[in-house]
Amino acid sequence: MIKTEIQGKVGIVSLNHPEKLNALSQAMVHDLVEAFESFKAEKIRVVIITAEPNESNVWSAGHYIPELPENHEDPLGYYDPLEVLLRTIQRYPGPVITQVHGSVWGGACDLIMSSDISIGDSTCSFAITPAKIGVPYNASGIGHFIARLDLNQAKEMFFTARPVDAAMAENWGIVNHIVEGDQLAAYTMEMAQHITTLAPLSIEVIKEQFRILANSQALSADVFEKIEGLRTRVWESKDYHEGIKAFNEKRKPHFTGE
Ligand code: YXS
Repeated sequence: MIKTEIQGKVGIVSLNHPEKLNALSQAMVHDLVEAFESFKAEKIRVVIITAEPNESNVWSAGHYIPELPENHEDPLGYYDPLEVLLRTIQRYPGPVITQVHGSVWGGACDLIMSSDISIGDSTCSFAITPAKIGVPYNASGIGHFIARLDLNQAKEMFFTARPVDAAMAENWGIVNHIVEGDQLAAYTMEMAQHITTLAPLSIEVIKEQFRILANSQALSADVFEKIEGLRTRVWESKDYHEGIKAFNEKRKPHFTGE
C-alpha cells in the first residue's frame, strides 16, 4: 500500500492505494509505521511523505471509514492506528515533510498538521471532516490544528468541514510553500537534502523541543475526564452511526443531534 525509497539520507514514503484514494486503513498505517522504524534504524535524516497520483486527485481520503468502530468504542482513542502514526511522525528524530498534490481529508489533514513542514502545488486542498460524519474529534488532534493555525481558522475548518484551497492554505500556514506542480518533487527534495547537510543532533533536539513546547498546555485530570465524557456522548450518539451508514450507502447523512 506504500512505496519507499531512499536518496542519500532522505527517505521517501509514497501512499499507494488508488482504489480507496489512499484512505488510511490499518494495513496502510501499519506499513507506514514500519517504514518509519526502518528509516530510523538506517539513520535517515529527513522523511518525505507523498502520494502516488490517482484519477480523483486525492492525496488521501483520511481515516478508512469502514474501520471506524461502531461498538461503543472511542473512534480516535490513544491506540487507534492513525493516532499511533501521528505520534510516530511527531517523534521521528528528524524533520518529516509532507509533499501534497491533490485533496487531503479528515485524518490525513491531521497527518499534515502533525508533520514538520508541508509543501504543496496548486491542486492541494485540506478539509477536516468530523462534523460530516459525526465523529467526536480528540483533544490531541484539535491541539495539532491550534498549534498550526489561528483559532478562528481552525474553528472554520472544523465547523464547515469544507476544503481550504491551496492559496488559502499557504496564507493560513497549513503549507509552508505552494510551488508549480512540475517543480514540487524537486523543490521538496532540495529542501530535504539541504537539511541533511546540517547538524543532526541539533535538529533532532530542536524538533523534540518544538513538540514538547507545543504540547505544554497542562490539563488537570478533572478537565481531561470532562473532555472524554463530552466525546463519549458523541460516539454513543445516533448521528455517529448515521454518518458512517450514510457514507457506506453513498448518500447524504440525516443528522438529528441525538
Ligand atoms: O465504492 P468503491 O469501492 O469504489 O470505493 C470508493 C470509496 O468508497 C472509497 N473511499 C473511501 N473508503 C474508505 N474510507 C474513506 N475515507 C474513503 N474515501 C473514499 O474510494 C473509492 C472512490 O471514492 P469515490 O467514488 O467517492 O471517489 P470520488 O472521486 O467521487 O470522490 C472523492 C472524495 C474524496 C470527494 C470522496 O471519496 C469522499 O468524500 N471521501 C470521504 C472523504 C472524507 O470525508 N474523509 C474523512 C474520513 S473520516 C476521518 O478521517 C476522521 C475520522 S474525521 O472525519 O473525524 O476527520
